[in-house]
Amino acid sequence: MGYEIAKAQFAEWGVDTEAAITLLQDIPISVHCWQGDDVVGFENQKGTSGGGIQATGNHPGRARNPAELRADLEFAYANIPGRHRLNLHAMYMDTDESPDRDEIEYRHFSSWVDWAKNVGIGLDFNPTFFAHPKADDNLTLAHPDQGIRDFWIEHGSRTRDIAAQMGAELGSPCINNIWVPDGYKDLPIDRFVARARLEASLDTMLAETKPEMLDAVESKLFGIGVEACTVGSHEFYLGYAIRNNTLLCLDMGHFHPTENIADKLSAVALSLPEILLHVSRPIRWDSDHVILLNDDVLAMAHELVSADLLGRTHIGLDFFDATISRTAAWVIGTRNMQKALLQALLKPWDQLRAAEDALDFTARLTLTEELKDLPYGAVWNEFCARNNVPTGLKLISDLDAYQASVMDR
Ligand code: RNT
Ligand code: ZN
Repeated sequence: MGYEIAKAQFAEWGVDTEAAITLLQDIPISVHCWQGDDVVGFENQKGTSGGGIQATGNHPGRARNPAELRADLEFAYANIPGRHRLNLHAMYMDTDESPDRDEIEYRHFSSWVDWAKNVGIGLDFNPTFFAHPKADDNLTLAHPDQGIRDFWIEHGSRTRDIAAQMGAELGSPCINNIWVPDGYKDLPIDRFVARARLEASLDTMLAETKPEMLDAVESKLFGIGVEACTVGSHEFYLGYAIRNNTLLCLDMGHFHPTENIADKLSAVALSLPEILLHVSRPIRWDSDHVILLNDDVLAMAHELVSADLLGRTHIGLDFFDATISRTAAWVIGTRNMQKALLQALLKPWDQLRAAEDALDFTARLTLTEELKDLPYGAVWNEFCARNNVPTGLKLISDLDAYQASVMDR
């Protein structure tokens, strides 16, 4: 009933709620595996370096092995409307063997593919250039030592092969996203030589074209331990992606806090065919808080829809909070991304554009503010109901019950 009233109200503005629901149904979000276990991974040999990535908190229920992580993910997907993807890191191998990073093979990950087939999701992948003794200097592909660089080049090349096979098995291209922690704590003497080494390593790693997979490169401003210089900065990777036709990954936590990351989408989209997003929430630094339905995320969704970028932007999430239920974090964060997309899909774009093109900024402002009062929540509830996914109090009690079931881990 509430939905029918909402539908009529949106129709008055010329907005078709059914069309919005249909579009939202087919927007996959790549859910990041690392929220489930605080970015620890399942390698038998553990490294020592965190690469500047810090999960804080000790809430009970952390997934300790692939079976627990999969169970948690299945619960999360069951509470997220639509069909999505899993974004896996190389450190999440599932094997009794202890391959080093330069020895990993598809078979160490094939159980993930079998599971993905069963659950009906696609996979994305990432080389892991941190949490390893050979990354302790916070230098990997840009390390001055050729031997260390070769080790990491081999790791990255192997992840590309694995991603290609995952993509082929699942019939959906697998994105292999490259993020390296490389940088300097204090002011470097020669930034250029470090960047030239990173470029040369990437060139070697990416030399061979692979089917069924897409390469992405992720920039960053700074990290804990690399405050003075990040080798793979935004300008570095923007240029690299354009020159080499890779995807550019924009992580919302990887820029100065006053920068508007949504504004970057249309700018880079003119030079790049495809983009990857790491939707995140930095507080004062790249803190990776669970994303809210806040202005930043709404602005991102607005840009994706207004610039018609949904067909060539891959939406991935990147946050990890160990102080709250990890499954609730996934469900809340992913749903917030979807809610933001729904709000954007429910806008009367023709009217908004007409006001702007006529330079009638009063009308534009009146419109954007009045639109905020439309009952988008009723449309969201309808979308969830059609997907057999709970909302409101039922969602809260389901999340609580699941968390209670994993407390004793
Ligand atoms: C780190 C990057 C990167 C990682 C994941 C785990 O600052 O954001 O995307 O969060 O690879
Ligand atoms: Zn990221």
